[in-house]
Amino acid sequence: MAFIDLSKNEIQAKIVYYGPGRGGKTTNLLYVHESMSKQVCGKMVTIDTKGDRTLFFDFLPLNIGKVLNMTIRIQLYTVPGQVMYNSTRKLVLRGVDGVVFVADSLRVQKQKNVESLENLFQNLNDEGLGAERIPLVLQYNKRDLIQSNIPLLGLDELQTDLNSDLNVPFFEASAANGQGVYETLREISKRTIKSVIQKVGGELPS
Ligand SMILES: Nc1nc2c(ncn2[C@@H]2O[C@H](COP(=O)(O)OP(=O)(O)OP(=O)(O)O)[C@@H](O)[C@H]2O)c(=O)[nH]1
Ligand SMILES: [Mg+2]
Repeated sequence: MAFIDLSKNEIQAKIVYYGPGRGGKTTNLLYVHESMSKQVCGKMVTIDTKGDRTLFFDFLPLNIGKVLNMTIRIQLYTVPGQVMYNSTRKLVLRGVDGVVFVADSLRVQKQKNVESLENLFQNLNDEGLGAERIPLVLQYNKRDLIQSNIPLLGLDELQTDLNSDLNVPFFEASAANGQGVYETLREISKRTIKSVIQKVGGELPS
């Protein structure tokens, strides 16, 4: 839930990185954490991992400056992608203001991408969050592997599988080398802040 403190002119919004296990959600946050100025980016907190698998969540706070004279703070979270951690995913989704769905370009993950996107909508609805009101962008990750022999999903196929009904912004990315990471973050931040300001619009002093 966006937190708005009018006495401090401050908006706090929550963006969750969602998607199948091993798709690259944590790697997105790590890239932002390593490359962003420390004035903007706070300390990354990783709660419970096993190897590189997230078992609970990752958290990264950003202080991105001012919009309409309001200080904007954004909190980035990741969920654990493994199917068995659904109750944790629901917990992390509570109060979400925007979602980045990180799809895995590996061909073997084709079905897992679709199932995870369905799981996102199911969980948003179960939690009464109104999926259609939450800004969403898609990220097609691991595009660097195009250079390899590993079978990948083509852009058209990813779009058909995941975005034909949604028709939301999408980004080809490689969280491992940073390609598309900031483009994705910029777009979801823009949409999320806009949506948060619209939601509270009626309550802001004129
Ligand atoms: N080649 C390549 N590997 C990537 C990329 N992004 C992530 N990986 C690798 O994929 C593996 C899984 O990445 P994570 O970021 O841990 O995936 P996750 O989505 O957080 O996974 P869960 O925590 O299990 O949900 C790691 O070994 C990463 O180094 C990418 O863009 N390209
Ligand atoms: Mg993770």
